[in-house]
Amino acid sequence: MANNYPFIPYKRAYITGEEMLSKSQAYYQWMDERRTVRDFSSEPVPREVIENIIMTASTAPSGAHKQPWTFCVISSAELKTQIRAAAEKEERISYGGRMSDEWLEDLAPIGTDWQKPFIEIAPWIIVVFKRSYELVNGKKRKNYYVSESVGLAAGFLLAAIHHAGLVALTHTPSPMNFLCKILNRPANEKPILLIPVGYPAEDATVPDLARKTKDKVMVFYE
Ligand code: IYR
Repeated sequence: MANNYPFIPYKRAYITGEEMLSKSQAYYQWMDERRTVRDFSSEPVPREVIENIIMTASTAPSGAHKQPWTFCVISSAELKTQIRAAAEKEERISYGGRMSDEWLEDLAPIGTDWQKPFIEIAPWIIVVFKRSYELVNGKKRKNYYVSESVGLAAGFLLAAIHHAGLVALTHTPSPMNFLCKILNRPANEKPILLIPVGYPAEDATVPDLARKTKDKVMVFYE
């Protein structure tokens, strides 16, 4: 080994090509069923489920293994009301002129507007914060590839939510600094996503969108 830090053996169960093919196919089909949902049921979800989902997200790789994320989890009705009001205040301005016509045109098929009732309806709201640095003995110690790392963790989070049979919305109220204040976060943390999690409403609908096909998303060099 090139250094004196401990390394431990790592082994995976050997999987044959055939088994791999069926597993990879099944997982693709399963993940392809995931949809971003905006219509939530208020049915409660056990806190332990949310804890497992977040610990799954926290298995994501990160720059220098700094794990530069904090997941704030809100079920308090009072806080949800405050967050909804603050998000809608910003979104009303965004939809009312801060976003370009082109942007609004691109969002039209998705059917979003400034109103964010899901923030109060969903049983849990997870706010994902990135930590650009850590304070070690009062000194700033920077993290690396922070956006990439936290983006990866958010992807793991969405997969875990889907796996648990729940739905989520990756909401980005903009600007979202109000969350630092409401949730009383330290200066090294910046919010990047607000993710309501729960069961879908019984009458939930999603836009009729298609995903890009094989030939549009990959290029092989063999
Ligand atoms: N932040 C707004 C607008 C919005 C932007 C994009 I890009 C979306 O994919 C969806 C919405 C909102 O959350 O409504």
